[in-house]
Amino acid sequence: MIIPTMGMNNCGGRCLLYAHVEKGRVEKLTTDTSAGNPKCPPLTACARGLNYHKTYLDEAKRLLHPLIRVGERGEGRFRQASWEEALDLITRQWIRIRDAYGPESRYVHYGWGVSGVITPIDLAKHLLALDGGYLGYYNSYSNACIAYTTSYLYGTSLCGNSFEDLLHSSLIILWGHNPAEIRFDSLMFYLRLAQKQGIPIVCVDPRYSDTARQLKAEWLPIRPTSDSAVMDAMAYVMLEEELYDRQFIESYCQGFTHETMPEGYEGEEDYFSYLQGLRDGLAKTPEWAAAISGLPADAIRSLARRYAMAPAAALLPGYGPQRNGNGEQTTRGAIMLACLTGNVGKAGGSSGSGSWRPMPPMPHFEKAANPYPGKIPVYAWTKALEQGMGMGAEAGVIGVDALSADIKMIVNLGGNALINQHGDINRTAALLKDESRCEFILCSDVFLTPSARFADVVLPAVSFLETNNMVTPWVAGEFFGAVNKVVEPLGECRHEYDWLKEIARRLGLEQAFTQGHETVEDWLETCYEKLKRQVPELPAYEDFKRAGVYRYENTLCHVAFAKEIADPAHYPFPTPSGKIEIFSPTLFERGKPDVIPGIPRYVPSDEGVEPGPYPLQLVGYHTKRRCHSIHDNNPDMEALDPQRVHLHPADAEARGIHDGDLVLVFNQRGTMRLSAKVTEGVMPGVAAIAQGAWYTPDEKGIDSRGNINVLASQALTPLAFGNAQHTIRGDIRLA
Ligand SMILES: Nc1nc2c(c(=O)[nH]1)N[C@H]1C(S)=C(S)[C@@H](COP(=O)(O)OP(=O)(O)OC[C@H]3O[C@@H](n4cnc5c(=O)[nH]c(N)nc54)[C@H](O)[C@@H]3O)O[C@H]1N2
Ligand SMILES: Nc1nc2c(c(=O)[nH]1)N[C@H]1C(S)=C(S)[C@@H](COP(=O)(O)OP(=O)(O)OC[C@H]3O[C@@H](n4cnc5c(=O)[nH]c(N)nc54)[C@H](O)[C@@H]3O)O[C@H]1N2
Ligand SMILES: [Mo]
Repeated sequence: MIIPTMGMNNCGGRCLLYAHVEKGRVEKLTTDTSAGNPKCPPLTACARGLNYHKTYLDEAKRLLHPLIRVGERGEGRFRQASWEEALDLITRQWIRIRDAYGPESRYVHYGWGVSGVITPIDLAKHLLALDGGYLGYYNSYSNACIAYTTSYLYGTSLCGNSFEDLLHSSLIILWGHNPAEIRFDSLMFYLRLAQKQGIPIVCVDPRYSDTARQLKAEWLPIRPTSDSAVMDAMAYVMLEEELYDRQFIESYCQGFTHETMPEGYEGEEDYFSYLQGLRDGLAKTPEWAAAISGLPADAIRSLARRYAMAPAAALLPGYGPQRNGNGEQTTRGAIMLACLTGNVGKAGGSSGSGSWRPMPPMPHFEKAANPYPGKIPVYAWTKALEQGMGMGAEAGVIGVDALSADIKMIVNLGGNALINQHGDINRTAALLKDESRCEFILCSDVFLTPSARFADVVLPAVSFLETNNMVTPWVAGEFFGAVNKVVEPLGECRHEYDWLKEIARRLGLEQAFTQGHETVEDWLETCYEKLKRQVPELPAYEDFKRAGVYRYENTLCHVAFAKEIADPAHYPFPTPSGKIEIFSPTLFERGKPDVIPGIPRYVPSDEGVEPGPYPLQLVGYHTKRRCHSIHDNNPDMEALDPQRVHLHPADAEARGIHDGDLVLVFNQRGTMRLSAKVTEGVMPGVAAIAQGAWYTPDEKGIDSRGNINVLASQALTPLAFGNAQHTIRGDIRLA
């Protein structure tokens, strides 16, 4: 029997899978092998996709029964319990904590292990909302700085062109973007077509990435956190050599020169004056940026000229460069370059940001509204755990003046950011171990992960091969897929809906929670039927499930801001001034010019390029070997990219390190032990360790697997309150 389904990890790709099932076992997974075309890219699985069954259906590794903690929190000692006992215990704590500390003392943490239309996290929030509320969050671990900052320039963050439009470019600049590994939906498919057409591609990245290698692209190595210095210098070259699009800047932008500063701000620093160094006496020349970034001045000049002179050029930033202490300024710098070169709203160009593209209607699940209005920035959850009641706007709290409760209960479902994926693991572990802070931690997962080890109750979840769901594209695509149940749940594993329903019943909220839906499948059908009312040409639900995917036809090639550029009188940018705000009065009024300047410009990051006590910069890229932490326990995947610290021969030699040596990587926050890969594929002064390895401390507290979050900080970026998890300094020595 062959059952179609679709991959449901949060990996940036969506793959159409065919499960070959014999006697209730998955023998193999195959995938879409169509060649595809620009109107219909193939949904082909990568090695991880074809390995899902080996990761997920190995009984020896799976959680099969509910567990209740018996040891110290985090120690990982549990006893097996019945579902009844576990659910009674959860319900007791749920009610006790609600009544003792208020509903807003309950926090559902981030986690995308289930990246479908119905997530366990949404289901838990749905129930908590009906039961008085919970502490909410905003932002993501993915792209907080891009998402938050883009709107200050354009008035919206919906500003990506269709990938298909790349085929109209004459130059593509991938700025810290590695779709060969991270997918980004079908971006790599289009880049391969672009390469075949002979469109030059440049990769700006501290590492010689798989993308650069596969596309035979030009590699421009750059130090992490120095991006906006290079961007400033490129702008300087465009100005000096009069290569910039003066007409574009004059027609659509505010704050480029003294003359175009908004009323009331004429005395503040405009962009032109900044580049020339009219105030600080420092012209932002390529030589200035070379000293900061390590990228030679000639390379900066050459890139500036090529970008400015290309008839249409697309600068596409990944999320890597903005997961830094100054990620907001990198976002603004890239948009600035797109404006200077007049590539905004132009076919083959790009807005320089562009996380989101408009998509056709998609199925979605509507959860109950949260009666508690307060939200924290997600990366500040450990700060909230520490500070709790009283934490306010200075830490990014929105919706309320200050938090009215401490965090007393954490619900962590299908997520590993309780420990593994959050910065400064040793600090997080200490906070979680302190039972006087959070009094109850509930996890549901398929494995006893580093996060699940910190739970008081662990519930065994079903994987996507054991249940139904639907999936929509990651950031761009004109399709959605059916996740079809392929095998029966292992052990006593249950879908989160089934046990949340039990808790709802114990709380007297069953009818409100289920609205008559017996199973999660009933809800999926409701979501689908709602969409079908909007899109009548959709097939019947059962036919959609049989096909495994629905693809919209006759979709248009979209160019963001085409209207605003063609007809500015009728279509102003949705900013306060109606223009692209190079100088943003709103940001200037924050009153923190050193870290949130009125204009795009380089702001050094703490623990960035400036030499400190630790000589190396460390970067935790996303690897093809895992989806974050998922598949780390699948040994077949390790060969794709073994967990090592990649360092340059010059840095290795200075430390007496040879390829394959066991080394310690350390800083003020912790130490890990792993083997070294000596390679010219990472620039001198930078070492790379793939993020997502399962934190595995030895008896001395040294992580023996190599989780870079042992070394990453919990610092929040100044404007977006985002995660600076790529901004790390450390050192390496022989173990
Ligand atoms: N240092 C550093 N840290 C980072 C990043 C970085 O670049 N550097 N990246 C950040 C980013 S972008 C993100 S999005 C976060 C990701 O953070 P998370 O979304 O928390 O990461 P995952 O490892 O994908 O966690 C998914 C969890 O779900 C479980 N799971 C898988 N399938 C199922 C299922 O079907 N049901 C249930 N119940 N559980 C399931 C997995 O076992 C795993 O524990 O990490 C962030 N952390
Ligand atoms: N296989 C796989 N795919 C994934 C994921 C996964 O875990 N595994 N995670 C998914 C998720 S949730 C997300 S959010 C995305 C993440 O997507 P990204 O955040 O874009 O991925 P990263 O690998 O962190 O960064 C992309 C590139 O930027 C480089 N880089 C890092 N810091 C800097 C810098 O300061 N400047 C410059 N110029 N370059 C820098 C890295 O070396 C890397 O090659 O990927 C998604 N896709
Ligand atoms: Mo992410």
